Amino acid sequence: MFFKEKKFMLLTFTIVMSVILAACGSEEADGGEVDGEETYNWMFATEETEGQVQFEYAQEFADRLHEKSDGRINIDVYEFGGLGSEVDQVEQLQSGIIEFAIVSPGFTGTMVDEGQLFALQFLFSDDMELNQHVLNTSEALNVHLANKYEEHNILPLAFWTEGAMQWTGNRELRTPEDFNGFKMRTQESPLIIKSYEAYGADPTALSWAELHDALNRNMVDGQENPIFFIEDASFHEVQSHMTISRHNIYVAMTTVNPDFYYGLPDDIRALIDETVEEMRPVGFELQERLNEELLDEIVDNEQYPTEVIELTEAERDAFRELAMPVHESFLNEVGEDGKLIVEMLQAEIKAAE
Ligand code: 6CS
Repeated sequence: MFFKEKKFMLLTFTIVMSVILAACGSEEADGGEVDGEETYNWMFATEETEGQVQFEYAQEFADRLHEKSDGRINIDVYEFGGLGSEVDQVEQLQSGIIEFAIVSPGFTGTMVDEGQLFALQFLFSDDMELNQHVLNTSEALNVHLANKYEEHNILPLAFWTEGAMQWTGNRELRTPEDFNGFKMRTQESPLIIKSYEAYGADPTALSWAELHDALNRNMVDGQENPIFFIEDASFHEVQSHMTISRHNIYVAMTTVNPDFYYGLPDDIRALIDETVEEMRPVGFELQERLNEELLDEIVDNEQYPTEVIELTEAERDAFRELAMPVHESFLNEVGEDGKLIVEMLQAEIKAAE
């Protein structure tokens, strides 16, 4: 716990540093020349810290591009906190202060309405490989939803999963009744909030920078995340229960500032595209391994014991039933384009099953 607090103090310090770095970063995006060839210095923001899926993905992405370009492309990968909150990072990407970011759609919910579709619980399959295939190939996401993001100066290059979502709480969460009055922490999306209200919970949006402390002080009762993140962020140390609910999948987007991206020479942009493709299986294997390994860590942890329960299909159905009217109301409210995107995605998932 001391480590966590110390880590966040450090992160606060780096926020200040980041303003200075960010100012330099954009100036130096075209770095100069090596042997007559242009060099590039870019910034890549993540919402996670070293050892966690997003950071490791981004670092591998950066290493591969460095190697492919014979050292001409240098990418500094930033841990979460180094550039501010999740929402701050999105704004920096939009304005071109940073070139790349991993963005969770949950933090763009008040801006890109259609991107909230990832908050729809029980939308995807239980088969994670199938889900990743859909994320890789979906026209609904990679063309139509990507266009919606691009209107806001965010260009998604890939949608990928960080694993199935589970609940932790300061009490058992097995039935919708258990959510009655439950203070649930969520990301910034109004649809995530609505989804938990449908279970009778009392949701609050919060950055994960404040989440460990908020759970520890009982300011919130619980949260949702993939297992690797629950363990690595030590949420299980301040929660008594974890429910394997698989009520949704965590989706992240690899994004780039569109003006920067389209302004690059073709050969450099091709290297980026090639690396995005290579990273699809790498990201999937990374999350799969960490989610498996860190589940064992939670189960075997004697210092901070956590009661882990797995919902039966019948228990999941009780939540699914309450989630369906939320799907309906989102389809009615999101506008014609959003409705078409969700319906196309639903058809793509069905076709893949
Ligand atoms: O719960 C969150 O907000 C965080 N969860 C993950 C898996 N990644 C980053 C995000 O900010």
